[in-house]
Amino acid sequence: MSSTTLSIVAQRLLLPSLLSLLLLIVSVISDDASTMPTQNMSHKERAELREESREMFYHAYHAYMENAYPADELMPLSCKGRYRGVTPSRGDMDDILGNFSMTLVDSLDTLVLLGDFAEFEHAVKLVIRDVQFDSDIIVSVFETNIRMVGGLLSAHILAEYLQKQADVMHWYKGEMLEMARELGYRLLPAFNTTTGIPHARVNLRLGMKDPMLKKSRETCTACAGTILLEFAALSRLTGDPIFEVRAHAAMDALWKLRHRGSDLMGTVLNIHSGDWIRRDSGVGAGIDSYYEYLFKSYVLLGDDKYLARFNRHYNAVMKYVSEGPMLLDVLMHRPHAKSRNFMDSLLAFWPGLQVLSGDLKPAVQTHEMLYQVMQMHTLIPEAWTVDFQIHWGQHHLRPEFIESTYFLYRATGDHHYLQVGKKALKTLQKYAKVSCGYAAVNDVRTGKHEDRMDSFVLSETFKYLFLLFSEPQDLIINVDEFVFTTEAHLLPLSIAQLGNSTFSFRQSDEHNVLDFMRTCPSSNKLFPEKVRKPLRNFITGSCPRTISGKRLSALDFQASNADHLRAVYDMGITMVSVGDRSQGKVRLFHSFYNAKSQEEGEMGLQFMQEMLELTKMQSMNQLAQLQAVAYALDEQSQDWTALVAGPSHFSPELIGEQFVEGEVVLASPFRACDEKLENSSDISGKILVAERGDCTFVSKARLAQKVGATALIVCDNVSGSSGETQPMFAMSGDGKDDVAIPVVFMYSQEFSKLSAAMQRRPQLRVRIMQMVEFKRWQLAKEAHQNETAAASAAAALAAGTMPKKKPDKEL
Ligand code: DMJ
Repeated sequence: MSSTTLSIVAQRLLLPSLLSLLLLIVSVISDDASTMPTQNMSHKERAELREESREMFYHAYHAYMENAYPADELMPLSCKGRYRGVTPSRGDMDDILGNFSMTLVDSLDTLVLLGDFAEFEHAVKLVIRDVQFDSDIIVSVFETNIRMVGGLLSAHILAEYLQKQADVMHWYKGEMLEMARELGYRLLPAFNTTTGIPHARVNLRLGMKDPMLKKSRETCTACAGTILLEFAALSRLTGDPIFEVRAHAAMDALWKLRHRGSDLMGTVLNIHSGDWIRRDSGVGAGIDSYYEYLFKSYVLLGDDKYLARFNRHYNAVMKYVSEGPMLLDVLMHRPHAKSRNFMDSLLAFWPGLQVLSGDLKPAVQTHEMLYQVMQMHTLIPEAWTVDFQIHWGQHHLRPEFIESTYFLYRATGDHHYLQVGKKALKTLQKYAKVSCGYAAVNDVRTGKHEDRMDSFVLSETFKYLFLLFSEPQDLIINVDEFVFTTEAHLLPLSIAQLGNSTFSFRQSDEHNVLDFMRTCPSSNKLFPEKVRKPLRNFITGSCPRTISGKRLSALDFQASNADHLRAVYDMGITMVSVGDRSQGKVRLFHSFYNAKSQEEGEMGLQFMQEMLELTKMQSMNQLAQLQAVAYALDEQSQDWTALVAGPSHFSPELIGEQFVEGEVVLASPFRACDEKLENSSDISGKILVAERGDCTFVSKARLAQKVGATALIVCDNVSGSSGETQPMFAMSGDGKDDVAIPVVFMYSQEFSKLSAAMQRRPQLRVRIMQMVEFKRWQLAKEAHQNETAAASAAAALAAGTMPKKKPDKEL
């Protein structure tokens, strides 16, 4: 048997998906300064912060247990419990409270994550002994579901997990699941509506028969659309389908209410008629977790229709609501009209959701905006205006910003997010810690405290902080095998395995699934699959193979993806670490002998060739970021060459097949810093070239834009510099988002080539595009030429006109 062996030394880090690599464009460089990467955080410091997060949780937890339990919440300034009907009412806000020891239930799974099995066991016993639901109290369906049902379910799941894994709590017999079921039944009367969309509130004892609920008709989109994860888990764990059936129906009804033109949802609706009452559409208060549950329902349950719906809404949000890093409400029926000029703190969850769905770049941008809001006002206020002034000054110790920070850190490994988390942690310590727990801040301008500590501070804020600073080995469970509910309760992906055989899904609106799977980036290829698959293996102990029929390309290959590793192995490729493991270098060997089949052996060979092509570039990381300034070698030539260039943080990115083409013209004066360019009348519609120095990159860009250039190439002012020998970087801006033309940077040696070409051909036209696209374009062109040559050779052969091959000796 013949075997071919190729070897490639490639950086292992270079192998993850291009999408995640794009995110790695984090190097920030100022015009005159050198690269300033985020300071890495040492393991020691990270561990200290992890322990500090743990202490924060316990400071709040003990304060609650010692001074407030069995109340729903601790009032940290009065240092006593808040009871519904006893403590002076705060109006609708108190609908959260059901006198069911909410903070304890909400805290249970955090105790497990902290590894405190003894306290968890004690707390579970208290919950079973003390918590009851037969109260004549009107509660919010949404809040009761996410905090209480979610808290009980997650605690139940983890209790069973600990029984098996840690050999503890053998006395536990599913009591919390029974409690969750009972509570679920008490919420169900709210779902008896013509639309299937639940009432916002229900009486725990009387259901909807409470006279106070007679006029109930309004609910918010998030209130009705944040039920499915918990109810599906409840159904699948108890075997009683009613919960999941009702929750799917509510989701279906909501989906029908989207605006068919914009695909957006409003914020408040009439549950009987389905009419919208508030048509504002954003991603914050009133709507936030509806979007979250569409996506996470897909992840947890594997039902594609939720992904399709999420994608439809997501595209609409990105089209109309997203405004650079900001997210501003519009009217669902007039999506070009902004409906308010401020943002609220609940929308800070959005970057985390974007990370999960695979859209990292806008996640990084919005997170950065939020971080700046935090730095500007010390704590993120409840709402701020488009010019970042305070709109509502409270700070309720909400988790959303830390949640997004956690997901961004998990996706990128960028220590910037650890530093952001550290800042958030230290700020809470300084401004919210009081002797009896943590107090919300009434106004971030004055720092005055408020007598409230919501249960989500323990279930989410401190949990996400602890997770952010934990390394996988610090955790007793693999969190990648769970979905975090909107209240950060953990539901295992294995729930999908429990099936939904009792009912079936309608398929009517699924025609669009494929369309959206083809959108770029396709969420289908990213996180959801990645998180579901490992668990399938975990649960069943088997290793299902992907039979996609499609060859895995080197460009798509992710070293962290178990399926990809198997596919590569089947193609006869083995990977061996070489040198110092920490450098992450691997050597790839290909052998037909090792391939599963002849066909896969050939695929392996192609894969290796592609990998060789890719590793010719300094790294795939760079490849993803690198820009190309390409031009034809002469007027008639089909042959093009490309000079390597770097991107900028402040200008639009040319992605995929996008490019800008035009004649190049040098700025005069060359540094393009003066308000007036001498040759400004000759620049419009052309690509301007200016030299680095004297003013910032972004000011050169603004000037180029002002005089009508279609793009700007900034060339280095250090002679002899070259992209061949120096790492490329991304030019930084000043945080504003007003540059609409692409701007790229080029080192001196590359510029000399461009300059020589310009001298040879005064009206030289260049094309600016992604380097990776240039490569693809060249490969496609070559393939096409080969095919055409082969076809004409075949035709000539068939026609008998094929020139005879010359005899060898004449060669
Ligand atoms: C939490 O109860 C949940 O995250 C909910 O979805 C939104 N608000 C709070 C935290 O801010």
